[in-house]
Amino acid sequence: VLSALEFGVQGMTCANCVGRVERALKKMDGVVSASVNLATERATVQYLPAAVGPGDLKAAVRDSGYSVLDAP
Ligand code: 9UX
Repeated sequence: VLSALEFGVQGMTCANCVGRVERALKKMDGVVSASVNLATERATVQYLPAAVGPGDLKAAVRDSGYSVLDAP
């Protein structure tokens, strides 16, 4: 079973920032794919809900140094 989550990420100003956020997500157990769009400031993640949850995903982004929007 695969779940998808999309959320806002703020504080990214260049392509390297995008790479940092994507790497932080992709290295997590249970994450199947992660893509971040700098222009829209959105992250889209596909993950296995048995292994990881939305709170874990958002915490990883925060730990990488960026802000997460809790509203959609
Ligand atoms: Mo680009 Mo982002 O030099 O923290 S990596 S601004």
